[in-house]
Order: sequence, then C-alpha cells, then structure tokens
Amino acid sequence: YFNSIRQSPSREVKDVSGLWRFRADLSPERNRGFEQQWYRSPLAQTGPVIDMPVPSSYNDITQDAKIRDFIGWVWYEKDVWVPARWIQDRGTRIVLRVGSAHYYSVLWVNGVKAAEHEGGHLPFEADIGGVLRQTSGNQCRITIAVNNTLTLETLPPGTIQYMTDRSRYPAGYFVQNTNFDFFNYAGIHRPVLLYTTPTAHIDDITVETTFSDNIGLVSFNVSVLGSSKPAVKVTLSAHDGRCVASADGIRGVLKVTDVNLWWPYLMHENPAYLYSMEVQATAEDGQTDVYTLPVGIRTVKVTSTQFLINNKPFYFHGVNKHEDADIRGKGFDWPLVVKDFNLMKWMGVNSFRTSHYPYAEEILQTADRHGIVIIDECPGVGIKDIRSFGNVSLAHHLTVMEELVRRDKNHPSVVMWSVANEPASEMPPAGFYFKELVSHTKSLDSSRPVTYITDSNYARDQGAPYVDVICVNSYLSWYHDPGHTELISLQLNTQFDDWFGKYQKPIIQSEYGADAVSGLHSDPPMMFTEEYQTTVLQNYHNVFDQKRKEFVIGELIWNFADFMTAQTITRVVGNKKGILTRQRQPKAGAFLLRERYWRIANETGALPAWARSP
Ligand code: GCB
Repeated sequence: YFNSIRQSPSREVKDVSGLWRFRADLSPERNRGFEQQWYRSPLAQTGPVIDMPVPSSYNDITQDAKIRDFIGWVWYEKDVWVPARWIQDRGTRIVLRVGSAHYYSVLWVNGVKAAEHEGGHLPFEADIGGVLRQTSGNQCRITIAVNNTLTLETLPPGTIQYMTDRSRYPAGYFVQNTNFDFFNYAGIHRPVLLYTTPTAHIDDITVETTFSDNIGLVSFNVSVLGSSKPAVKVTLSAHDGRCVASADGIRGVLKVTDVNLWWPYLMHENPAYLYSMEVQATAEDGQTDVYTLPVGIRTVKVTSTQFLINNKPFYFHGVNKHEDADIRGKGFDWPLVVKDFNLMKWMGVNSFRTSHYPYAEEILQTADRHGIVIIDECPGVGIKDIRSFGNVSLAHHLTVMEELVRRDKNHPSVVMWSVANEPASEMPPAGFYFKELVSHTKSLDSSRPVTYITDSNYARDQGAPYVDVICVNSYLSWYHDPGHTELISLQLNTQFDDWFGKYQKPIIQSEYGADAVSGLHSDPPMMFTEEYQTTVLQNYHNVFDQKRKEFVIGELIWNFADFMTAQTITRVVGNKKGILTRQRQPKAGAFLLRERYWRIANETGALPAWARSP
C-alpha cells in the first residue's frame, strides 16, 4: 500500500464503511470466536449481534460499561456487493483496505483469511480478488476481528494484570495497565474501502523536492508491480491545469521554472501551493494504471539554532492534538476534522504534532492543502518498562516507522518524524534503542529531521545525542511545584539553557500547560481555573519570547482540546488541559493564544495581505 487511495481512470473506490454487525467476545479467555470460528458463517448465526458504526470506536456507542471498558477480541461483519465487472475482468486487482483498527486485526473474506495486522493507527490491506473469484462471486462477507490488548512489545505498550486476591476480586478478574494519558479507544477507526487497480499497478511513489533560485526540482521514484518493463510517464501540472514538466521512466527529476513553493500558513501570501503529479504506468500487455499525487515543493533544514523551511526560519506556534471526540472516540469524522482546522486557523496555529500516534491520512491531506505544518509522531508513547527496550520491541518499532514513512513521506506538511513520546530515555538500553531507531528512520527518509519528545533530565537522556531537534515537555507549576506560577520563569530558563548548553541543537517546547475546567474562575488564580491556565501560559510565553531570539524554535500547547482518559483520581472526566473544551468551545486560554499567535505571525513579517490589520 502507499499513501492514500484515490480514484483515477484506472482505479475505482467503493467505501464500505457504515453500519456493521458487532459482537464482543465476552468469554473468559476472549477466545470463543476463534474456537467456534465465527468467521465461517454469518456472525448472527453464532450469537447476538448489535449495530456498530464504522468508522468509530465502539467504546462509547452503547450504554454498557462492559463494552466501554472491554479488553479482548471484538468481531465486526458486513456484507457488501462487489461490482460484477470487477470479478469478471481478470485484469482487475481487487483490494480491501482498512484505514486503521486498534490494535491487532484479523481479516476474512467469505470465511477465508485475507490479512493480519499489528498496530492501531496505520492502514492495512489485502488483495481479495482470488478469494472472491473462488468463493461466492459478487457477494462478499467481510469479517474483521480486532483485539485491543497491549503487551510490553506493542506500541503503545501495556500489560494485562490478573488480580488474584479472591477476597477482593472474582476469579479471572484482570485489568489492562498503560503508561499513557488517553483512553485506549478501540475498534475500526478509519474508513474501510474496496478499490481496484489493474494487475500491473503502481505500488509506490516517492517524491523529494528542492529548488534553486526560481527552479523547482522534483525527483520521483515509481515502483510498479506486475510488470517487468513498464512504460512510465510522469507529468506535473500547475493549479490551472497547465503542464509544467514531464518525464519518462520509473525515476527522474522534473524541473519546474518559476516555481511556486509550498509555504506554511501565515508565512506567505499564497501558502500551501500544490502541484499535481500524474503517474501513468503501462505494462507490456497495454494495461495502464494512473495515479495522481499532490506535490508541494519545499525544503526543510535544521541548523544548531533554527528550523528552516524554504531556507527561511520557521517558528512553530502550534498545538498538540488527539484524535478524540464524544460518542465516536477515535473514529474518523470529517465534521470534526474541518472544525478543528477552522479553529486552528482562527487561532493563528501554523503547526501541530500528531501526539501520540499517526493521524488519519485525510488529516494530513487537509494540512497539505492549508499549509499547516506537521510533526508526525509514531505510537511510541508510554515506553517506560525496561523490558520494552528489548529486541522484539525494537524490531516492531522499526516496522512501524517503515509503515509510517511509507504512508506519509509525500506530504509536504510533514516536516519532521517523532519516534516516541516521553520514553524512559534515562535507562541504559535507551541509548542503543534510540540510536537504531533514529538512524533507521533517517535511512527510510533522508529528507526530514528526526526527533523524539523527552521529559528526562538533560544530562542523563540517552537518546538526545541522536536527534536533530530537542523536543522537551515540562509542566512547571503543575506536576512540579503545583500552584507556584512564580517559579516558571526561573525554572524554564534553566531548562532551556541546560539543554542548549549540552547539545547545541534547536529546541521546541513540545508540551506545556495546565488543566482548566471550563467555567471555573478565581482571582488570584487557583489550579483548575481558567485564570490559572492563562497565568501558566503567560509565564511560559515570557520566557519563549526571550529564547526564541536565540535557539527556541517552537511552542506547542498541551492541548488543543480536552480529551478522554482512563478513569483515575487525577482526571475529571478526562484531561482538561485543552484550551478548548472537548466540544470545541474556547476557554480563556484559546483567546490568549489567538492573540499571541497572530502577533508572532505579524512580527515575522510574513502575514498575507488579507490578514494584516488595516
Ligand atoms: C504528558 C504527556 C501527555 C499527557 C500530559 C498531561 O507529558 O505527553 O500525553 O496528557 O503530559 O496532561 O499529563
């Protein structure tokens, strides 16, 4: 698989999202579905089923706490019709693609196993033409079993703990422990698609861009499967449809004169310029596959004090996000995506981090089109146990980076990879682990810097020597010295000077913030009020304003919006560090940031004419 699935003259797409049948396997070992082979016959024949929307997390859909808190295998099923001509035409490849399902998935078509996939936030697919042609033809029964159990070797890691004290817990009672601060939503989270390609098809495209003076250079590499000597033709078109460059062959460089560069939002009059690259691959037998890829021409570079986009200093004034909303959990939802982009642009946000896992491809496409810059993070969150630094974990982590880079490499919005969030990077094995992880990521993509997000001690962090940009999280006057906002200035200055002094690398404050329950007020400010949140932010901002003249290259508030977490005594119906509520209503902090971010954009002198004050 590569990038997103698109229609073209040679490719059809059929979205089979919608209402599916659903059953959680509540048997003690969660294994009855496999013992009884629920995939072999319609799911309703082996037990009760309920309606389940796809895409959505299943957790908040029902009124049943057992489903909300379920751990183990759940079963999804849907009957779909496959167009007869897809089946009849032997030259058509039929693929079933799941945008993502959390965490481990097994996929059957008409009772025949078609795919297995580990990992919750990346797509997987199966070529199902063979099965369809052998089994019942046009009717296609899709069964997907999804298991949200986490282990020390999964990403994120987790553990199952059996409670053995019979005076306090019933027999077989278990809980899942994790080291991350968001609800472990599960289910089929992104659209499920059927699509076709010719048997000889474009399997992958890699594009890298640069420019010199007014000439843009787009180097491309096309991989075609099912044909040993495909004739490949590549054309690049401008907005108005005019062809600006073309080339033949599976690899080459396109030269674009009078190039329109891809610029971030608020950095240029005409941000997010996208060319359209059409790739045509014709096989020996005359079959042609066509795929069209949006291409933004831009460069990214890091110096010891700066982050450069198109050779101009870029300052991240942005947010951390989550894929999270009421009812649908982490299920993909266009209204939510568009609302969030509108809110970000309203606030003057020019960037976000996909904390703490890869987001839906549709979100990256939207960022490409709006010029919102992205730090693309893998699901390496909560790596705290020393056993999660072993070879099995590392091998899986490398695989996840391969899947992530392969999916996201052609997005101009993506400017940096983050391989982890707040790992126990002071532990001895972390040095080797992060050295391997960072160098592997660089071998997959040499065009982007690599980082991970740390909250470790600057002197003991084992992985910091390998990253290009230092990303630090801190919660001064919250988790440390709660209530004492007067300490922020001193402690934050020390934090920055320590890290820069040791590594001489640019620094992003990748998280900072404070919980605020919307509607709680006090003067003087007290923790959990909106005033306390704004006071914390202001104290951080004063230091950022000094240090961004030197080596601080960005600030990402934690968090864009309130979000759901596991139930604990430190969370009041979830994490309240949003500057927006979970329903996307602004708190005082949102207005504070809005004022600040537009002011910074103004100062850097790059604001487009329409946004400048009269
Ligand atoms: C962090 C984590 C983030 C948490 C946040 C908090 O450091 O990276 O996932 O939600 O702190 O609010 O505790």
